[in-house]
Amino acid sequence: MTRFVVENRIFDRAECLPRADLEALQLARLRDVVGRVAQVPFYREAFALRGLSAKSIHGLDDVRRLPFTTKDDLRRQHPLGFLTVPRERLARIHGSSGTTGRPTYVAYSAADLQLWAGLCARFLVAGGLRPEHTAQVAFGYGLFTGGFGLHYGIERVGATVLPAASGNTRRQIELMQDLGAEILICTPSYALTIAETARELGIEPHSLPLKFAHFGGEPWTEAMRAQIETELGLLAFNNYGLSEVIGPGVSGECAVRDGMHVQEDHFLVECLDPDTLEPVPEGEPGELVITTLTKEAMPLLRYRTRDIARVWRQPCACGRTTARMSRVTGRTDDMLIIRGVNVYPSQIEEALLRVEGTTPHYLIEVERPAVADEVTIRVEVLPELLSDRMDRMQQLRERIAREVMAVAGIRAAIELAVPRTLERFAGKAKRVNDKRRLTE
Ligand code: DLL
Repeated sequence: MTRFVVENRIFDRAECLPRADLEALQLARLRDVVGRVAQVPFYREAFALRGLSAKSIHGLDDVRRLPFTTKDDLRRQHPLGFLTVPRERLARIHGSSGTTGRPTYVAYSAADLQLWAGLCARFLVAGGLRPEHTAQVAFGYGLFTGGFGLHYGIERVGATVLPAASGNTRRQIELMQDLGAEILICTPSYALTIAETARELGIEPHSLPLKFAHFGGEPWTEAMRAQIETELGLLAFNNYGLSEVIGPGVSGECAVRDGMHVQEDHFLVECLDPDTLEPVPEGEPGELVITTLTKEAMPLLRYRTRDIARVWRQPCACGRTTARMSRVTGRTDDMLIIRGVNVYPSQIEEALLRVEGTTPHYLIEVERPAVADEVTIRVEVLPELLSDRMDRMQQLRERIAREVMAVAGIRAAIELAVPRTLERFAGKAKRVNDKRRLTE
């Protein structure tokens, strides 16, 4: 296996502030953001109820007095009820899928876009990107934050961007070969698809010019890292983020690859027990709750990510002083990430119910037989729809699959079931059977 070594380089001295200075900066920024969000009706009301203002923040622990923000809160203020700047100051709007199929929007000012590029540049440099490299971005460019976020991060480093966007795997391979991309940026599962496709084309994946890769947007494991690195002969780095907070750039690995450095000068991270909402002991798994300290257009207080991970603050050998987080090992809600696309079971339900004759009895099965996630939806249909004619049944399956694609954005195999054949539940229905095994 080819091994490349990443020499430790730091993009921004702010990544290495002494903890006391970092915390003083966080406190000043926390006060500032609390003052700024007070004009957002959602926060104004919550502050009024609790008698809060920027003056209530004396120490970082006072973050715990602030209200949480959830995806539902964003949805209730649809489309852009969390802005702290006038609409004309916006420079970009991205979106992320929501439980209803309607995206929640996230807005950026020009300064936010600058900040975002800098945050992505930090983890890209930590994971080996240098100005002389060519980096192929195989993330979607669109409402999804992956493509554009990483694109501008690469530009900020001064490297060459190859905006391949997602899909068309043969062309991805051709681009890499033609233009000598050393860096691959995509979801980890897509990297395995690239390796698999290369082999099908009679190209040894090792022969591709890739040296380093930055993966994020979906959960993966150490075992998957080992597999990707062996197959493609590269060093793979993990990075994490979510649209509501900024997109990619919330945290990322350094050359040590022992946890992802949280960009704490811009994000205040808490790790809470999702039931009690009290902090878990340092290093224990909990839900990440993030306050954006410096975002201008749409700052959020205590955003509940629903992601479960561990956070610790021991110094890292790389010299960065920021807290690190583990891989994401689960979610506190039922969101699934299928080939990088966020999907809620309620979206599948909505799609099924758009087709006449289907019932709300269904089961979503997710597997990763080889490299890519595969989804099968079993749904009971009314007896009158069941037919001996293969073509009718096929049409019905295709119709359902089209609705699932339209609402949830994923391809799924549809299996039609006879009424009352799927399991019934007395309590909370179990709609998802996720057979993928995710560990740190
Ligand atoms: O996936 C942002 C992103 C794009 C991050 C590209 C990194 C690279 P959303 O579509 O809003 O944003 O999805 C966010 O994806 O709450 C996690 O559940 C999951 N996620 C993102 N990165 C990782 C990761 C982007 N490295 C949701 N490991 C988050 C595990 C991840 N899960």
